[in-house]
Amino acid sequence: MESITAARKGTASAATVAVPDITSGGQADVQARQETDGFHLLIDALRLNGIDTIFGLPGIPITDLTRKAQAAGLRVISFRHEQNAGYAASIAGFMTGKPGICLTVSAPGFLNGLTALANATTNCFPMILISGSSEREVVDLSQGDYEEMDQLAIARPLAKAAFRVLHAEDIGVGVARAIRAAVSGRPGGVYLDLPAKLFPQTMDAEAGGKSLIEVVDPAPRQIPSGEAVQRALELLKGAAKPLIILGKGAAYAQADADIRTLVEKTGIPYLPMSMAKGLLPDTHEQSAAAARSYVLPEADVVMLIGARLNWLLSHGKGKTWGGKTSREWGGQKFIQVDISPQEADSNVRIDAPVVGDIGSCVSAMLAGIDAKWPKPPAEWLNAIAERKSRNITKMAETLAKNPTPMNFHSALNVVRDIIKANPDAILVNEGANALDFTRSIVDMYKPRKRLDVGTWGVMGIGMGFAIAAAVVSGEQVIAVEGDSAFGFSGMEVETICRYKLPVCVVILNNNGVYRGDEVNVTGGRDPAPLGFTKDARYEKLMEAFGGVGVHVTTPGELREAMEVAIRSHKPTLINALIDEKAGTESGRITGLNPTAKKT
Ligand code: FYN
Ligand code: ADP
Repeated sequence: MESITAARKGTASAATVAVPDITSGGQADVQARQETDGFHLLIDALRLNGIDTIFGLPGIPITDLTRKAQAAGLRVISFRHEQNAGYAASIAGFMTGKPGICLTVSAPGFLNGLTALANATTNCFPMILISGSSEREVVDLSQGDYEEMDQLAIARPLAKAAFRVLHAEDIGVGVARAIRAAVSGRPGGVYLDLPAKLFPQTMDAEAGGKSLIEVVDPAPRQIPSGEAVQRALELLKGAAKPLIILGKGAAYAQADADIRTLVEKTGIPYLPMSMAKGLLPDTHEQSAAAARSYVLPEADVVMLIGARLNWLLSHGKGKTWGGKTSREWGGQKFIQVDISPQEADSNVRIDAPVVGDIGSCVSAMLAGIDAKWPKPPAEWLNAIAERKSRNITKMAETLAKNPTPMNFHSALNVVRDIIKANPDAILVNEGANALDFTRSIVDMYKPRKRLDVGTWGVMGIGMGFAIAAAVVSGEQVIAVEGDSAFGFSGMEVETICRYKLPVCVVILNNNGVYRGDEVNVTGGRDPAPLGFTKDARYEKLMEAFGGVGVHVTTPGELREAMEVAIRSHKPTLINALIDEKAGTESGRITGLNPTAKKT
C-alpha cells in the first residue's frame, strides 16, 4: 500500500536500512554493546514500515516499550482504558489505510482491547492489537502466572489473523505478517502476542537489523476480471431504475475522484451508508438519501460499492426492499463491487459480482462508460426528486422550530450549520437517537469525515475515535454524543486535555438511555433502569482536566459555544440539555428491540 511506503519515507531512522543505524534512538546502551533487544526490534520493525503512532496504555510488560517508542520518535498516545485505545487504533486504520496499532498489557488489558479488535474485524478496519503476555511455560501448564491467560487462543476467532512471537529474531517476520494480514484483501483486526520474556531478549544488532522486513506492497491492487466488469455494466445499462449504494468500503478505498466520476457519468442516483456520507457532498443532486424508503423498494438494479447486504440494508430483502413479507425478496438485481470474493450471495443472489479493490474496479468500469452511456429514465429521476424535495421541506420545517426545551432537531440544526461552515472538521457520532438524527440532519461535504458506530452499532467508540481523528488529521473534531454513549469512554476527556487535542464534545443530554423521563414502576427508591442522574453536569469533567466546559440550554448558546471551541481549538465539552422526553426507544431500529407482552 502506497501510504505505508510514503509514510516511511518521512521517518528518519527508516530512511537507512543499513544495519547498526536501523536501531533507533534512546538505546545507546544497547548499541554500545552492538546488541539489540526485543524492545528495539519491535520499534524498528514498526518504524521501518511507516508506523508513526501507537495508541495504548502502559503497564507490565510493555511499560518500557512505550517509553522507548517515544524516545525513538514514535507518537505514543496513552489512554485511560484499553478499549478506547483500541477504537482509536482501528479508526486511525480506516482513515489512513495503514494498520492502527493498539498496545496493551496482558490478560485484562488485552481483553479490554479485544472488543475493539473484534469491532475492527467486523467493520473491515485495519488494526493490530499488540499485547504483552505472561510466560508460556507457566500459562500452558495453568500454574497461575501473573495475569495468566492464553491470549492467542482467545483472540484467534475474533481477529482476521493472530500470531505469537517467541524469539527476538522473529519479530520482523511477526510484524510483517501482522501488517499484511491487516491491510491486504478485506482489511481487519490482527492480534500479535508478545510474551514478556521476548522484550529483553538480546541478539547481535547487525543480525537483528537484517531480520527486519520492510513490507513491499502490503495491500496489492486486485484487478477485477474484464468479464465481471462487462457483466456489471450490461446490467446497469439495461436498468430502468438503477441505484448505487456507497458503503464505508468505498470511503476506505480512497478512490474518491473516480467514484464521483462514476456516479456523475452514469447519472445514477446514489445512497450513502452512514460512514460513506460526504464521499460525494450530501447536497449533491444525485443523492437519494432523503428518499431512502422510496428508492430501496423501487430500484430494479442496485450496485453496491463497498457495502454489505447486512442488517443495515435489511439483508437485501423484506419490506424495505419491496418484498411482500419481512423475508421475501423484492425482485432487485444486484451488482456488488467488493474486495472479498466470499461476500457475494451472503444474503441474496448477486447477479454481477465484481471482485477487486474498489479503485481498480471503479476505474475499469469507467473505461467502459463512454459519452453514449444512457442516463437513467427521467421518470425515475423525477420521482426521486419529488420524494426528496418533500422530505427536505419537511425536515427544513422541523429544523426551523425553536421549541423550549431544546430537542434533538433544534440542537442538531446548529451542528448542521457548523459542519457546513467547517467542512474539514471530522464528525464523530454515537448514541441511539443522537446517532440517527445526526445522520439524517447533518450533511457531510468531504470523504471520511463522518466516523460512527459502524456495523455493530457499538457504543463506546466516541472519545477513542475523536482522539485518533484529531491525532491523525490535525483537524478540528466534533463529537456528537448521546449522554448514554458518552459514558462508555468519558474518562478519555483527560486524554484529550493532556494531549491538547482540538476536540469539541457535544453531549445531547436527555437524562437517560433513549430518553430520561421513565420512572421506577414499583415506586421504589431506585431510579428506572434507563434513567441517569438528572441534569448531570458533564461539562465539569472537562473542566477538571483544564479544558473548557459549557452548559447550554438553547440553540443560540450551543452555536456560540461551538464557534468559540472551533476558533480556539481548545478541548471543549458542551453539555447541551435537551428535552428529556425527546427520543424514542432504540431510535430508528425499534424493530430490533424485543419487548415483553404488555401485562
Ligand atoms: C435522510 N433523510 C432525510 C435526509 N437524509 N430527510 C431529509 N433531508 C435529508 N438530508 C430521511 C430518509 O429518507 C429517511 O426517511 C429518514 O430520513 C432516515 O434516513 P436514514 O437515517 O438514512 O435511514 P434509516 O431508515 O434510519 O436507515 C436504516 C439504517 C439506519 C439501519 C441504515 O437506521 C442506521 O444506520 N442505523 C444504525 C443504528 C445503530 O447502529 N444504532 C446504534 C445502536 S442504538 P424515509 O425515506 O421517509 O424513511 C442501541 O439502542
Ligand atoms: P457499510 O456498513 O458502510 O455498508 P460495510 O462495512 O458493510 O459498509 O462494507 C464494506 C465492504 O467494503 C466490505 O465488504 C469490504 O470487504 C469492502 N472493502 C473494504 N475495503 C475495500 C477495498 N479497498 N476495495 C474493495 N472493497 C473493499
